[in-house]
Amino acid sequence: MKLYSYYRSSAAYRVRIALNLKQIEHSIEPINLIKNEHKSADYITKQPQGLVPCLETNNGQFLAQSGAILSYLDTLYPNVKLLPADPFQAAKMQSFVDIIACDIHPICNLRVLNYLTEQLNIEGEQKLTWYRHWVTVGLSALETMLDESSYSFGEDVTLADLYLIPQLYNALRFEVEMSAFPKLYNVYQCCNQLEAFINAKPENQTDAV
Ligand SMILES: N[C@@H](CCC(=O)N[C@@H](CS)C(=O)NCC(=O)O)C(=O)O
Repeated sequence: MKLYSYYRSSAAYRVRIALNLKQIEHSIEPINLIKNEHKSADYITKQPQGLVPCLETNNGQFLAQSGAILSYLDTLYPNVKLLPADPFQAAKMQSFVDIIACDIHPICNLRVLNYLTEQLNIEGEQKLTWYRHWVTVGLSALETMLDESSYSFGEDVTLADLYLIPQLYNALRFEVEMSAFPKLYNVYQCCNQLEAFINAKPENQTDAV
């Protein structure tokens, strides 16, 4: 397996955690978003949107979208299951994941922030206000969905943690006020004691600068 990744991409970070948790043999191919490598003609043949991550399977096939990649890996490598067996619990977890994947991340990612600056002349503090607002709205809902467990859904790592930790990493990087989210922050600290999460961190990637 080969993962096309950028160290600061939270969507790629989700997949890096899964690859580590499931101990899947893989390599990482860095795609530098700042140098626009994701927009190169060659990369577009692999990931038609020009976004990271993209997974190259052992058969040389390409798969876009972190959710699809995680689902593929979970089916192919069931040694560590990411979803609970109970259908309602699995759907509940999907609700949690979708808040991040559908409602927070897409309106705060690099191309949206770049559009605010390049097309609408929204820069600096105003852009940060946008980012912090939408992240805070999303995290406020997520906080209400947790109990006092070590991880998002109980005492085992699940798919929810793979989405939550990269999102919180970015929230901290952009100095989102976290005092209203003690349960989320507790999960963040618990996950970050595990090797799979530590090795997937942006600063531990070979392309980190
Ligand atoms: N829904 C996609 C989102 C992918 C995405 O937005 N990736 C970001 C990095 S986290 C990206 O490639 N951004 C490049 C850009 O915005 O130009 C997924 O989960 O894979």
